[in-house]
Amino acid sequence: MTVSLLDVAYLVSGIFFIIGLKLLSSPKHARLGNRLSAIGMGISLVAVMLCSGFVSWNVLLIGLALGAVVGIAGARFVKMTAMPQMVAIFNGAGGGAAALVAAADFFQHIDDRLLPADASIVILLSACIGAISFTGSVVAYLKLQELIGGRPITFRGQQLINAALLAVVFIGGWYVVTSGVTHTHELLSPLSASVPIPHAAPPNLDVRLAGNASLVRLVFAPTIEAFLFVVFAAALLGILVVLPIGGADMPVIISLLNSFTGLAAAMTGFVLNNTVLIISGALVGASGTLLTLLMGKAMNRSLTNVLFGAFGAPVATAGLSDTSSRGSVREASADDVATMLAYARQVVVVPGYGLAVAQAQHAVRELAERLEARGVVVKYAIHPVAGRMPGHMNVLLAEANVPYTSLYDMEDINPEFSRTDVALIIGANDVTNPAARIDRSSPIYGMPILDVDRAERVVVLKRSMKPGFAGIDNLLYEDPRCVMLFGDAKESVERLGLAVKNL
Ligand code: TAP
Repeated sequence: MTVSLLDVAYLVSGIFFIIGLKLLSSPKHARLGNRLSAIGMGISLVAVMLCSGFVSWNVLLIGLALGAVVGIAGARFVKMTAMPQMVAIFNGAGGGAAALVAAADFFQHIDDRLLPADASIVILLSACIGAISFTGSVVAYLKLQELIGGRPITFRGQQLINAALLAVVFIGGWYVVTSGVTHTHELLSPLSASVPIPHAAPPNLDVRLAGNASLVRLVFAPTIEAFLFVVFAAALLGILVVLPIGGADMPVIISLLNSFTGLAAAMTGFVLNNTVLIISGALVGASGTLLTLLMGKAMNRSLTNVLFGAFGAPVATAGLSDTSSRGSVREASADDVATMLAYARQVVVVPGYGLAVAQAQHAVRELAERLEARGVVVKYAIHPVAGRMPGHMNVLLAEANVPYTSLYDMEDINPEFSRTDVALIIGANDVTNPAARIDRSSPIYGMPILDVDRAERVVVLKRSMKPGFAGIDNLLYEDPRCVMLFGDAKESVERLGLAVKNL
């Protein structure tokens, strides 16, 4: 076996990917990990361009230019708060690309009238998983972009339709695979002899003559229509599976779609016989699966519960959703809250998506420094699904140079709340909702939350009484120990900082 330069380049890329992935596990080395993975991708791109001649330079350069423009524009101009949507759509693009490559390969095999069963299984898997990932990610994008609501979208008979679509994918897939089996028949007589074509042979039966015409290959080519029908059913399934996912369960489904894209890419690697695609796809698939399990564990939800649990309309809790019901909650002024904070022994800051929207992280660090200068202990409580992407709060706070040692995971900070004077909630909502603990009818019932309601006082910084991503009211706001400071989080925190300074 000879080892080509391409093989070596692929191996080096694979090593870069693995080391890069390992470094991503800590915020300290995450940037280095990202760069190493990008270098690995660069090496494989150059290697493919130089060593393989399967595509014309024009096509390659146009594709590269388009990809580079979209990638650079995305990295430069998309706001930090829109990153999750961008990740969702890029993930979908990966799945869609895998499906298209698989389809192209299928059409080529159809032209040659040769499609062995093993090849068609891999092509179908790549096309179907890629299609599910593409359409599912588009729906996830629409939900994250709030172009469609975060609440579960359900209709009568949805589960039945999903089951029917799944059956279509399996049965249709079986037809495509089995009708593509290559049969070989030995003929005893020479070419002039009549070929034993089965009576029930389909019209696309292909009779080939090989060697000295003593061997006849009978090829049953599957139809393009059957293949497209199966892939279309898979694409529809992707939409219908993600539509009923409730807002709070989105992190789990996003990681699942991520792992699907990885799997589809790995399958495409087998289709194209491309080692680096197999390695990178397997890495994405495996890490996406692990993340799905971790997210599920963090949310106390099994995958089946996430996928099928949201069916049926969610039950909204008390009617707090509109601003007119502000009367049932207590409002406080910035001066009141500043006094509460300045004379506390321990303050736990609970950041959420609103902190990212308001870009309040620098103001929060300045406020914390002012409080610490007065002897207050300030800790940060990080819920695993706060914000809109894994590690969202860690990234934001790290950007503002908040020390890692002040950040506490949910299980470490929860016992601290009963010893905390003020829980300062900044733009977080769902991750603090006690309905998850006490209201069995709530769609988020069972999800572990930050136990802010066990602190002596709770201060919530948000703009209105609108619900969070899950679309459900927060029971916390009716708690007599809770006060609201309405306004944009950055402006509110800056006002608090000033008020603490003037005390
Ligand atoms: P949310 O429950 O979405 O609440 C965010 C709150 O921030 C809103 O209630 C909003 O209220 C407030 N807000 C928005 N802009 C603000 C601003 N400029 N100033 C002040 N407040 C502002 O956020 P969370 O508590 O972080 O929970 C995350 C939710 O997203 C969970 O349901 C989670 O499952 C879901 N999710 C998470 C992820 C990942 S991986 N983290 C991915 C997808 C979905 P106002 O409009 O009244 O200001």
